[in-house]
Amino acid sequence: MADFPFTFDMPFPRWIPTRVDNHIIRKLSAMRGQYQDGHAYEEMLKNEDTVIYEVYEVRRPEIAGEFLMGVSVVHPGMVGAEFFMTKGHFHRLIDTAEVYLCLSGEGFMLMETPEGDASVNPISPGRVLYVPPRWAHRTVSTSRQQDLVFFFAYPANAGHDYGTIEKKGFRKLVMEVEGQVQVVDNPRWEKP
Ligand code: PAN
Ligand code: ZN
Repeated sequence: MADFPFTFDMPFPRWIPTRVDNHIIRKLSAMRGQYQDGHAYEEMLKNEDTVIYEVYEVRRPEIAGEFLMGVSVVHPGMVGAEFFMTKGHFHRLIDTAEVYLCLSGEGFMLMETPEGDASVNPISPGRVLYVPPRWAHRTVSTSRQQDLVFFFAYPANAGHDYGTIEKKGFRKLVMEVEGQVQVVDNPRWEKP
């Protein structure tokens, strides 16, 4: 039986899709080793396993030709001086791209390739960001009060490789330095 076209809405101001097949809740405990300040991480976790971000997925069969879509919400907050962020990943089929559309909040998309290219792009409402094939991607929420909310779409057979990023993180970190949001080098990546 052929699939029928379908619609869903993303109502302002929360943007949560009216069709959600899977709701992922990613908490602090799932992010061990990703924040630079390990002490601040453990102290925060002792107190509460805070929700860092949520993903509302509109599922489709994970086969070539289909798209997966959804809305991610990265909450405001910090671990030490580092802003809340997604785990970040390469696509398992590394030659697959992704489109993001920022709906509310503010932050950055960190991207890098296995060859060592890196790119950091500010995102704010109305901005579309194209993640080309081969670029790992992570979103960082830098607003003090507001959630960073974005829509995404990517090939349904892309899959996710989290393990590569878990080893050393991304080459860039987004931190608060002297009251300012700053993108800095990740000391776990040694200089060439
Ligand atoms: C997005 C991300 C989502 C959560 O749908 O999966 O924002 O980030 P992590 O998957 O890194 O936890 C996407 O890029 N999918 O491919
Ligand atoms: Zn992706």
